Amino acid sequence: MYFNKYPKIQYEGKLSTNPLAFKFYNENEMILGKPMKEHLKFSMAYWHTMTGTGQDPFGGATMERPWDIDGEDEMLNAKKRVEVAFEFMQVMGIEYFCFHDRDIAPEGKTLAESNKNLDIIVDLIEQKMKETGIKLLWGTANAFSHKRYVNGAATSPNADIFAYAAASIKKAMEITKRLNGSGYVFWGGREGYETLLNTDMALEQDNFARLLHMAVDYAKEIGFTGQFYIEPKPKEPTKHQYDYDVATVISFLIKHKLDKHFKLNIETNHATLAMHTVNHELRIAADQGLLGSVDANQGDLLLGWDTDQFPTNVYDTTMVMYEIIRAGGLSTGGLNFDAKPRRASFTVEDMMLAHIAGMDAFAAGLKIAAKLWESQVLENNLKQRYVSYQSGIGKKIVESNVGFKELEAYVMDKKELDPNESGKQEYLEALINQYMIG
Ligand code: XLS
Ligand code: NI
Ligand code: NI
Repeated sequence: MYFNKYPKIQYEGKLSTNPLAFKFYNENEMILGKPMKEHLKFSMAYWHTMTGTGQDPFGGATMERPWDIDGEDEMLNAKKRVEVAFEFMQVMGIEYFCFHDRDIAPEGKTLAESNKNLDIIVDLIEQKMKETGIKLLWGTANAFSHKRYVNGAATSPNADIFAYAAASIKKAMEITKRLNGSGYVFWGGREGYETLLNTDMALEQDNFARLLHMAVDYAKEIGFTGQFYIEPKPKEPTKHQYDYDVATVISFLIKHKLDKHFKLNIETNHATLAMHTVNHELRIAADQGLLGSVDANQGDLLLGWDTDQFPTNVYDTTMVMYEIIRAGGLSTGGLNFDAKPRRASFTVEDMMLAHIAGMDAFAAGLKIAAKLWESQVLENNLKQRYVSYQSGIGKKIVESNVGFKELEAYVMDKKELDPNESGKQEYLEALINQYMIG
């Protein structure tokens, strides 16, 4: 249909001058005992790559997408996009994709009509998945774009809207199961609020938990064994999003006894909007055994919104891959490019160049992170820094064998305490540079 005229993008090495070639991503190169592509598990985000238009609050569509015909029957365009999407993924060597229900098929006048549209497109997608071996990383329902969700979906003050959201999530779970998706994401698009003057926050959050319990029950009922994820974001579109950051989501999950059923889908740009680094978010989730999947993109620290840029900052991709390796890898998860080319990068070729940029940045980050991990230079430093907890009083503390009285007796007559060694931050940062350039 369109991309089949291109040969599959090849790895040509870091000195290549061919824009349509990988400089670092060499899918079968073995890193720490497994091929690069298994560490990275790249996924195409259907919404940005197939239905993104380049629209912004000040102007309309800019993207040249010759297969999308304006004024064409929407179902026909949706069918063509399936063809294009699978050709694109094949050319790029991307083996996974993610979608919202409304990305793949147009919304009908009723839920019944929307579901019918979905079934027609899902038939085509299923066929293409069989032909190409491309897999579904996760599915989700768009419960934020339509005006019915103006006050939220599961956290709407209107029970009919809650019911509608639940019904469309039910359908999205069914198609995710049918396409053998390895996960299902809940990103609470409008699950938050603007002002406490009109908001019953406790009821809204409890209702959100109720909806998630219903999803867990329904998954059991239909035999959907994929991993559920929650994707935190602190703001945008609402001022206060309930799923603020990883720590907030984890405490919500534990409070509502959902932590056995959910993991986190962590997006770089959402981490920075919450004033965290993405590696901080990954570490918090990993330390709780709740690291699930990654929405791989980057924001612009000078802009205050979710710019969803393709990840090109190798320092950041190194930190992300280091956390993933340190956590023992992503099991059901992957690296989903929840990213869009800039509005001025409007050509079809830019679609490929943007994905190449992201894949290469992650491949380079993986290689550096693997070297850091192999040398254990950071881990050894860490062990050394906390060595006082391995014997004596420290050991007693971590074994919970002492209380205030023993600790008081231990320090009472000590004249000077040894502050332990230096934090060596600059040394460690320089070390990372050495690994990056070396
Ligand atoms: C928006 C979110 C969204 C989720 C899927 O900011 O990142 O794209 O990943 O609903
Ligand atoms: Ni996302
Ligand atoms: Ni985003």
